[in-house]
Amino acid sequence: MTKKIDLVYQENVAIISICNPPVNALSVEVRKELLDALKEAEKKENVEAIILKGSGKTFPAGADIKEFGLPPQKPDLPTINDYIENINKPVICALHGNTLGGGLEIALACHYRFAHFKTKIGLPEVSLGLIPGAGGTQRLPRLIGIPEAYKMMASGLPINADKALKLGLINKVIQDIDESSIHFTKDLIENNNNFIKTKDRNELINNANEDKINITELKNNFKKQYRNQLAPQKIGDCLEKLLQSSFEEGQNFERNTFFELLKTEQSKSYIHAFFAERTSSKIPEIKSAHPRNLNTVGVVGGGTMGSGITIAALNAGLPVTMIERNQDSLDKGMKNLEKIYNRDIEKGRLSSSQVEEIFSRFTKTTDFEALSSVDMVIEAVFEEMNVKKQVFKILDKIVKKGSIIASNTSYLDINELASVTSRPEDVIGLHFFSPANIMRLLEIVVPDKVSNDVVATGFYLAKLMKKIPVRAGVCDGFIGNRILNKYGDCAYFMMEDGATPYEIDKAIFEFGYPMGPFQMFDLAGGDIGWAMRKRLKPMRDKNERYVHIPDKLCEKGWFGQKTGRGFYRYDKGNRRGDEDPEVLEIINLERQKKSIIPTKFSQEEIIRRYMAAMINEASNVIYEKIALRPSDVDVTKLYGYGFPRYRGGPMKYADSYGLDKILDDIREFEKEDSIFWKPSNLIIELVKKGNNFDSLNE
Ligand code: T1G
Repeated sequence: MTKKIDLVYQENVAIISICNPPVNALSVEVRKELLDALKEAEKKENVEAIILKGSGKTFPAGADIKEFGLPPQKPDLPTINDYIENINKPVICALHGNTLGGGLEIALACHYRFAHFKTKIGLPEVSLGLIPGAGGTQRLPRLIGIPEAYKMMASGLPINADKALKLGLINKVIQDIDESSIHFTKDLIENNNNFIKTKDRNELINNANEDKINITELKNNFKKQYRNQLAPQKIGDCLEKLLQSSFEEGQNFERNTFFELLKTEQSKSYIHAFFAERTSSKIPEIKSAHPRNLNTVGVVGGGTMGSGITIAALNAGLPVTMIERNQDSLDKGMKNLEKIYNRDIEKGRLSSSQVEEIFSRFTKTTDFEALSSVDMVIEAVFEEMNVKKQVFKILDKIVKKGSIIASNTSYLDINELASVTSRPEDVIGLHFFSPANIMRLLEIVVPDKVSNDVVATGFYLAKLMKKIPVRAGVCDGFIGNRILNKYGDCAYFMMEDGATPYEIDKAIFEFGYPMGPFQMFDLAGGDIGWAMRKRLKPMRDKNERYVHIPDKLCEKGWFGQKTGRGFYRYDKGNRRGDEDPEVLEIINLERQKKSIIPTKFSQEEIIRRYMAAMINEASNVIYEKIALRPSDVDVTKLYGYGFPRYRGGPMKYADSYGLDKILDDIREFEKEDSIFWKPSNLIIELVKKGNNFDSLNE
């Protein structure tokens, strides 16, 4: 077993390095060896100070998440932190990389904290549905005050070293870890600095009344900001406890609260999502292939998608050539880029010099020949098969051998596009989500004849762009949109059967989505769905149920936000839209045409049907191997469609709800409509074997 802790002595200073790559997670082996090293250094008479640091890329990035759900193993982290704090010699931590969670909690227990200027420092436990469980809620407020501590822990977002210094969280920002930490430690020894233990610092928390008001106010704000989430509220409880009890009582309360949260479905779902988004890159193709060279990119199309993809590639450090069919369109594309980058400068996300450097890597032209030497071309032209085929034929003739030709299509058949080229092995689908420079999901669509190294290159591009890639097979709508079409239809059926679009949206919002389906249709543009329904009409089984209501709105030009009205009215400046009595009249008219007697739908019933439709189609997608594994569907819905992260994704939700119950629901609805509600073979098989979706996530 390789050593996890390295202990060396430099004259009168002990230096303890934590070595558990890749993130120096605080596993039980690390904790055991760390405690032994601390005891040894403490006992050494000639040691006058101890430096704690992380080897490799980072100071510990937290507890070992892989240990959650296993029986706790001693020594636990609070014990180690208490030990550090009570050593009667100065313990200095030298921070770098991502000092997060339990790693920061170790730092809080140290007597001095130095941080490399590029360090990210945070307590992200809420992103796992947890709270800091090793003294964080009790020590951080003692260094930076309750309001700042609560905001930092409730958001879970890291801060940089400069901000940490300003807040009083660290003592010094240093330029390098090794030299400076030794130098400043020797200073401390020479000046015989008397340090105060963090737990004994009370000057920032001695205004109990004011702090109680702060906590209550922040707790209420976080109730809205982090809707339905338990952990941010529980942090507030720990802070209230801090105000009314000793450090030890406060720490015990925190520990008990941590273990309570560890048992919740919310935390299990968050942890599932954490590993799911890292599993989606584990695809069969990279077992036998490496990415091709990817040093230059071409983008055909400067519209919303083309310019978003261009920005994503530029921000990934790649040189990009944008092609448009004429100068006017090219100028519009340029304006799209300038608008985004000017806003980045305004918001302080990028400096002018950074934007200047980015544009130094950007070329725009109407001449396709400019693409002859790029390593990859991504087309983002009008979503119509013949238009795309034209572009593919031109690219096939122009781009060099070995260059990859990708389509950004959101549902068209990539095999058909590949068939018009002489090189189907170089053709792949890269389905970006709008806005492509912001949305992290990237569906990588794998056609029949593509070579493995092209697929590997797609995943490499995703890594460069900091996207979350999901491998998808070829079908109409791939993974995300194919499933969306089903639960979208389910929403239409409930609307026609008696629920209003507004009741359905409210139910889905309460479930945890940022908005309901009808608000989403209005945001995306009703004309897009209308075009899809018209395209699919020739393939539609005439016995399939079809709801005409959305078409009736589109026939009036009510496409949603872009036209001022859709399912909602947007003419009173309310971005979320106002209910529209005229829409309700159209709905009633359509019900009368079909002699439908409207029935009431409770919120529970709306969710039950909506989720059953989503899960049933997702199961078909997995069964047909369009998605590699259930957790890939979770990642798709979490990162591309607003599924609430504290529920882990539709497949995780189904496992929590119970697959047998899902199948019972589907069979109940099948009696109303045996075509739409045909139970997925996969669910039937899993229920028969007593398995769940997670059993398929290797
Ligand atoms: N535990 C176990 N494995 C971890 C891990 C962790 N904390 N963090 C990362 N990994 C694995 C990850 O699964 C991947 O494995 C590999 O390391 C590289 O990760 C007591 C209870 C630090 C910003 O939440 O945010 O402390 O896929 O691809 O992009 O109060 O990792 O290679 O097999 O993400 O460079 C709090 C979680 C824990 C931080 C680096 N800490 N990690 O990003 O690499 S709870 C966190 C991250 C806690 C205390 C509480 C990121 C990163 P594989 P990666 P990266």
